[in-house]
Amino acid sequence: MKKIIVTGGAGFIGSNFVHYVVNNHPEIHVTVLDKLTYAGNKENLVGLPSNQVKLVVGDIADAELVDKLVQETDAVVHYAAESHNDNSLNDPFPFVQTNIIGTYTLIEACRKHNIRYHHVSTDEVYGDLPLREDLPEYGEGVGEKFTAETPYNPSSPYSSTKAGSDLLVKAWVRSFGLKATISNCSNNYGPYQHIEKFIPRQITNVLSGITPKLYGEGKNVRDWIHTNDHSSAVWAILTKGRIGETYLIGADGEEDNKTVIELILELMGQSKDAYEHVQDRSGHDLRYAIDSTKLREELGWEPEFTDFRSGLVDTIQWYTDNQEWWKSEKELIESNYAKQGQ
Ligand code: NAD
Ligand code: TDX
Repeated sequence: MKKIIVTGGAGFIGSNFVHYVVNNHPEIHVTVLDKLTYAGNKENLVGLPSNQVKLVVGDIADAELVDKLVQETDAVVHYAAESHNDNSLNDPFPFVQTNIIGTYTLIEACRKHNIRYHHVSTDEVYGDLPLREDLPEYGEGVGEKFTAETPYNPSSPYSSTKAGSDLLVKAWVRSFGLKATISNCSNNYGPYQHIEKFIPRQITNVLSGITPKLYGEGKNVRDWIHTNDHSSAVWAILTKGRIGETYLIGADGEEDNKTVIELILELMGQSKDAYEHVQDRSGHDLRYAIDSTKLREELGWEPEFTDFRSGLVDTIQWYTDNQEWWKSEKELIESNYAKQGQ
């Protein structure tokens, strides 16, 4: 493998993956295919060597462009998506278009040219798990986590379009022999994450003098993983994964939202209760938790950045040092949230 296409490589996780490839595999040429929506930013790729990374600005649903690019590559790693649950509740159409039609367009081109395809997905396709506190202490379901055998049960327009795209890939593997793997990862954090998302929103709220916002009671649990660990896992699956298989990526990082907001406040020198409760998300998933045994045992992957506190310290530092990266968007993002009572 010498050449790969990374779709959505100017977004949060995609750009971190491109940095990972450049830093660890200098022999690989990366073509980033990205539409540069509100969530994509050329700045995320600044400083990368131009002989190793090329940005093509375009839509993954543009069949002609995709066909031309795919026939010149060895593999496609597909990150591009509409990715924010709250946006999907306000306007689902771009989610259907990009996540479903976009994925369809990519896998059709990969099928035609017999190209290796890796599909980046989310744990949200499995729906949610009960909160541990709502389960009997030693009863059934305690400690249950998502595995590749968990039935799909998505809750939001976002997660249902991701689920739909996963199912297209599974069908293309079985019916057409597409050389594909799928990964479903838990919540990522780290540099370059759009400030609409929970952790960067609260960090940039504090930096802007705005009160941090917790949805509902904040009991909802997310299984946090540093985006660098997501990148190393995707690389392991791309290079060593078995065709047709699904691997779940997670680093045992379960925290409830209240704990996370309090930790951000503490690490930023604020009072731990200096946040406000706002309107809860409609259909808000309660708890996600990943069992990544298959990935660890089969491919020998291990996460490295498992100290959440120190990862948050670094992330806070990144948003503090890179205010020009997010400042111009802050007002608009917050005024849109305010319209929803959030
Ligand atoms: P993001 O919103 O930060 O970035 C998405 C990127 O895709 C942007 O650069 C955007 O310009 C690009 N894009 C959107 N529509 C496009 C189109 N039609 N054609 C070409 N490019 C387009 O998203 P993210 O958080 O980095 O997520 C990346 C992927 O990882 C998604 O597939 C998401 O479902 C998945 N994922 C995310 C998380 C998470 O915690 N953020 C966890 C698990 C899986
Ligand atoms: O201001 C906020 N306050 C708050 O309490 C925001 C923006 C969010 N929240 C809560 C909602 C969630 O329980 O924080 C949690 C995390 O929210 P998001 O950052 O919006 O992430 P989530 O909805 O969990 O989805 C993320 O992880 C899975 C990514 O956005 C998805 O792309 C990925 O598939």
